[in-house]
Amino acid sequence: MKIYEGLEIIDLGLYIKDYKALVISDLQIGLEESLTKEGFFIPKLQFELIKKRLSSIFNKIKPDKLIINGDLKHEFGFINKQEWKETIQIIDFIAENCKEIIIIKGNHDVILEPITNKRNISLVDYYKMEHICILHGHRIVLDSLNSKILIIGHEHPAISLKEGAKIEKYKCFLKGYYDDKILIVMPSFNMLSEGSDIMKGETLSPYLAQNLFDFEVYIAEDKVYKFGKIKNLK
Ligand SMILES: [Mn+2]
Repeated sequence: MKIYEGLEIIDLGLYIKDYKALVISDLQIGLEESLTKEGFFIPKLQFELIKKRLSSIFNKIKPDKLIINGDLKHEFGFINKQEWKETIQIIDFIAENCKEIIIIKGNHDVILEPITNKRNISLVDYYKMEHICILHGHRIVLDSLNSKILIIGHEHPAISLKEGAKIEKYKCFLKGYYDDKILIVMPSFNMLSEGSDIMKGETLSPYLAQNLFDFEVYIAEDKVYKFGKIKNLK
């Protein structure tokens, strides 16, 4: 589904048609091992699920470029065993399906160089394609303010919908403005958690430190559903 001129939502990815570039965000590889260390036993499911979900996207489109918009891995400051192995495997799987991989640093990606150096991948703070700036969104990047369209991750937006007595949470995209720029917030590609409910009104990104009532919600599930503005969902 089209979210803006030239920008298409494909499952949990955002496809920038003119550049044949697919953006995905917040995979948080290694989250299971990190939670297990904290005493919550979580089976290591993410890797297969991420691969499966990516495969289904690659069946629909053939991107030249894949841009990972931050938080590829979960741990701050060091690389755990699971992360090391799985990150390389995911990168190799992506490399089989597109020519170029660009990784944007997120706040969880303090030590990513040992991984990216092993493969030929660019690791950048943000990435610009003409009028589009892709950045993680955990802090304001001044240069992003020269772009017309901003694409951020970090927030893991999701929305809870009530159906009778049942409440279900869905991953979603958000579209609104930051100043006079179009701002698109991507859902996480993490398979263990839906994300944080945007209706609760506590946002993380400084780009979202504003009233979100006029932001539009797009749920990305088996299909993409356009849900209208946040203020009409209350
Ligand atoms: Mn983040």
